[in-house]
Amino acid sequence: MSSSTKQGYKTVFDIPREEYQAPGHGLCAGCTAGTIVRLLLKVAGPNTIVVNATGCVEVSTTTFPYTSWKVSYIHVAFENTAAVASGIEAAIKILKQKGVIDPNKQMNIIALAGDGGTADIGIQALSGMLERGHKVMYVMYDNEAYMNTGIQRSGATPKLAWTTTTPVGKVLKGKLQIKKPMAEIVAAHRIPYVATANPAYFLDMMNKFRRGLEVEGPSFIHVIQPCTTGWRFDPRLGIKIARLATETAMWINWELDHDEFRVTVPVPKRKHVKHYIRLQGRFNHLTDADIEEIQKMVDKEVERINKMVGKEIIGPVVE
Ligand SMILES: Cc1ncc(C[n+]2csc(CCOP(=O)(O)OP(=O)(O)O)c2C)c(N)n1
Ligand code: SF4
Repeated sequence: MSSSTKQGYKTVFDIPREEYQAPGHGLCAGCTAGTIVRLLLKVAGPNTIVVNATGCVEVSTTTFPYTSWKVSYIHVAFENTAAVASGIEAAIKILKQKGVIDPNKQMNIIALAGDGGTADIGIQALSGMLERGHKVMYVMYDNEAYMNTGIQRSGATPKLAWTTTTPVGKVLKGKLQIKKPMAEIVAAHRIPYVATANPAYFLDMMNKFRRGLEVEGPSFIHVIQPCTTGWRFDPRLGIKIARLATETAMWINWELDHDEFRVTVPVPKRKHVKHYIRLQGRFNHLTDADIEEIQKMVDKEVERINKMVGKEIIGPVVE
């Protein structure tokens, strides 16, 4: 990490100019995964090894014989991202002990996977990595479905969202179950650092990447990632929708740093969830009553978070 990253990112002028993700990748127009990964690599810098599960980011950046990665990169199977990252971390530790690698050399090992690769198929390897305590930062970019294979539901798909495997019709009104609380499942492993982040609050997100790379032991950053294709919105709107996720408290930006819990983006005046939902085609089928059901779920979650913080860090709905 550069010296500016050590102090944290306060303004856009602190963001490193160097690019470690080359332009020309094949992500869809307006895909916010590109923004997340680009900023992630700016924080991590050149001494980085990325271990990437199959998913949109992988298929769009590694089309043979090209690559968008200017850092070391390994594509791994869906279910073993965290296992491979663990192995790399252990190997580097030994090579440092043996003097093959300079023991003072700072190297970042980043595991990168989507919600399907993390919350569903990769969760076992992730849990093992966390429990063993490897110094790896795991970044889950959460587009809330299996996007690269054509929009199938994942454990992280929100309740009532349309996907191809939760089709809307006479029988179903989208996904029946609630979104799996991945960051909290990870937090239950008592690792040094867990955070949720949002590319619309990019300095907050970058500071979380910075902190995740800095702590001793595993860290996990869960990033919401609006998907133009699967969420069905105009490619211009990705960051606006991401911001609305936080403004409506559908997505709360928090961190748990060595047992200290903080909401990093307070929302004193909350927007109604309809502002977030009505912009997305995956929720087109919802009636006003359905949206009120989602609003109630969010209100309950806000109450829980405010209780944890001990004050009204997220305020009432005002518009
Ligand atoms: C064990 C296994 N099952 C299924 C697949 C097929 N597959 C490849 S990518 C993918 C979905 C990935 O979804 P996610 O991790 O959410 O990433 P996204 O495509 O949304 O970026 C699936 C099901 C696979 N590669 N391996
Ligand atoms: S399907 Fe969604 S997540 Fe995948 S590249 Fe396209 S916009 Fe990005």
